[in-house]
Amino acid sequence: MLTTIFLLKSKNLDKLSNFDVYSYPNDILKGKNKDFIKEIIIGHEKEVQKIKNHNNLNNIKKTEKKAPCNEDYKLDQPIPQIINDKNIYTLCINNEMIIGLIFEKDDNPCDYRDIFIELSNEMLNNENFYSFDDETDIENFLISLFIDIRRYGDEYIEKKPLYLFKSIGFFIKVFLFGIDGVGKTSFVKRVKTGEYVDNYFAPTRTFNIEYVDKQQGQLAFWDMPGQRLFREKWLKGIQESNILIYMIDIANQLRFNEAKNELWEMLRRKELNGIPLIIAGNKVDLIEDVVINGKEKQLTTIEKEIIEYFNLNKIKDREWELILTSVKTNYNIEKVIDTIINLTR
Ligand SMILES: Nc1nc2c(ncn2[C@@H]2O[C@H](COP(=O)(O)OP(=O)(O)O)[C@@H](O)[C@H]2O)c(=O)[nH]1
Ligand SMILES: [Mg+2]
Repeated sequence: MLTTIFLLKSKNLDKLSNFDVYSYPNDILKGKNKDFIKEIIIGHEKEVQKIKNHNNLNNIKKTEKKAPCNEDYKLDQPIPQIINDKNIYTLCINNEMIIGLIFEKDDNPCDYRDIFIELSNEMLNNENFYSFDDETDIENFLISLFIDIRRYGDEYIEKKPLYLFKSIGFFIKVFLFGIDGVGKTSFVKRVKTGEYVDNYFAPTRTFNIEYVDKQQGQLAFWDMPGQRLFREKWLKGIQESNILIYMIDIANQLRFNEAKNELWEMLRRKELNGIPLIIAGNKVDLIEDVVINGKEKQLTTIEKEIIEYFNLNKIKDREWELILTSVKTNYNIEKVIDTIINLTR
């Protein structure tokens, strides 16, 4: 089974000094230094050289099987190698990037040869345009390729009946959005680590993607940067999301109007059609009535007010639920997780 996908990017892969490393879902640099990456690149080059020499010896013209279609990106042949006990399959693109797959030990990477080339080629040369200067695009690319190869492996290589797929667990992609300062990043941190740190976070500038393991499967939270400048980029992250969470700061009524417009602007987009929605009314700990009286009655009143103000009853094209939360006091955070699972299963 495929366990990890990664991408190494450099202006010139032969120069081993400067490269960027992206990986999904595991961080391949964790606990290792960049030498591991260098070994992968050197190992790849060595094998390519061997193939070339072999072809020359046998006087074969360069008959490297071409990928089905070569437009913008030129894909080489994938090279299997074992480095640091890891079973790795690397594919070089335009001599600037290497896509790598890491498999479990008893897998044969060559079983995945055709699908690796075909899917990469299809995604790079026939589908959307992925700019590899853009982190969001790179994340999107890696996740899509990972999911497709994994699916292929489950269906064709391991020949497992489909219903067993479920027992491996679910994978839910959660698209978390909302204007800046409402508590999105704090929420993801709370879910992942159980911690809350007041005023700790700088505004999120890039995608923050966190994976949270639950007993029954895995959740991926895509935490969108809230600042206006980055909002257009949200849309790129929507692909294949299973559920949306729209977070509101219920203690900051001055920005309600802005938050409402933002929500409805997003709900009108056709890319979002039908995807279930949780509206998280966060920072409930700051509402005086609740703090002082702590009564469910006050909460119900607040819920009603929010439903009315944000026109939530007009949402007809999807399932939705409003949940009041406090990331700070951990109020209803588990309920959000349970609701994510209920609305997507
Ligand atoms: N009182 C209170 N403050 C919160 C809560 N959640 C987040 N915050 C604070 O709100 C601010 C903005 O949070 P952040 O997670 O960066 O918001 P983001 O911009 O939506 O990612 C930070 O100072 C957080 O500590 C909450 O439930 N209650
Ligand atoms: Mg943030």
